[in-house]
Amino acid sequence: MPSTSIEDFRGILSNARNILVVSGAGLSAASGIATFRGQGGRWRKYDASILATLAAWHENQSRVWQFFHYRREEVRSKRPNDGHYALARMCMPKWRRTVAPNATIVHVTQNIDGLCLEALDELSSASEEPPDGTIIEMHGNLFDVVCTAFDCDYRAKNMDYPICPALGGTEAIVAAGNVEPVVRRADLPHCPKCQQLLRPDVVWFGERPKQIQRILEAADSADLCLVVGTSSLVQPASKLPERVHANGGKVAVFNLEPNTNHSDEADFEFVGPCESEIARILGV
Ligand code: BJW
Ligand code: ZN
Repeated sequence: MPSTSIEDFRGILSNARNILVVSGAGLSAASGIATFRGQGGRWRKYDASILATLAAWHENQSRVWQFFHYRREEVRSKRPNDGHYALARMCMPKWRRTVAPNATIVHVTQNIDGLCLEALDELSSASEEPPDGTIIEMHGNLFDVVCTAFDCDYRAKNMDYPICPALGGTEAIVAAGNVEPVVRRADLPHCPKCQQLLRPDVVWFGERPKQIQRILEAADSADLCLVVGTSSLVQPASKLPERVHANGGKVAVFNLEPNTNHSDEADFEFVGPCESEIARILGV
């Protein structure tokens, strides 16, 4: 049985040399963003995990773009919560010195909402010392786009509302009881460099996660792994704690519910809302 002792956990934390955080949708739940597999994990009548695939994209680019347009608008008004800020404080030397003075930190998030980085940017701009921790958005970011042409290297941040005129308003159409509109391919977002179709720069099933080599290296050197708000159903993120455990590191799981996918490697388990538990248990 994993331990629930805060005192024992803090002992491990204070001696840690390399901390790996693996976070998921539960971290953003308190910001009002639906988790992937929980309630609200369907969009219109479609399962979100079916739409986040290359097959769905090839079958219906209009629908997949409407799905991501909807998600961009869902996230645009949302703010980081106390869980994001607590983990961001771990990337600020001033805070980390108080709880894990000898540690480096790499925070790998599966979330594409940008809130982990937003929290860190906020803390950095209010601090004299720059951050020295790293945040990696392994599944990409909702506001990044990439050209689909194999011989074009265009990729960019795009915060426009709407991203193209034809998608404007589609986020509300079906919710209001109307039939799903069909946006013609020619009216979807196109590359300013080569005029081919753009796609959201997010990682769909079967695609290689961003910065995977760096993530695996961080897992191999970690002696403590914090697993925060993820169902641990999606690889390779779900396998990172196992990797840390196999190298002799400790694993602490933070989730609203007991997470049975880490029963073999969890040394600590803290069941509760991560927006309050992270700060309370880490002491940041
Ligand atoms: C709270 C809380 C609160 C709530 N406090 N907690 C068979 C066929 C084909 C593929 C595969 C296969 N078997 C394995 C694969 C690989 C596949 C995979 O894992 N599939 C499984 C489903 C079986 N993986 C991939 O294809 C990945 N790529 C890959 O493996 O490449 C090969 C490779 C590996 C390594 C090196 C080189 C190459 C890519 C996966 C891409 C996943 N993409 C998505 C969509 C991104 C865009 C988008 O968002 O639309 O990412 S899927 C979706 O799941 C999204 C999420 O990031 C990801 C994880 O979900 P997450 O975060 O865990 O959310 P939930 O909703 O599942 O869980 C929320 C949790 O929070 C719950 O536990 C709650 O209890 C908790 N919670 N409130 C604390 N307040
Ligand atoms: Zn292009």
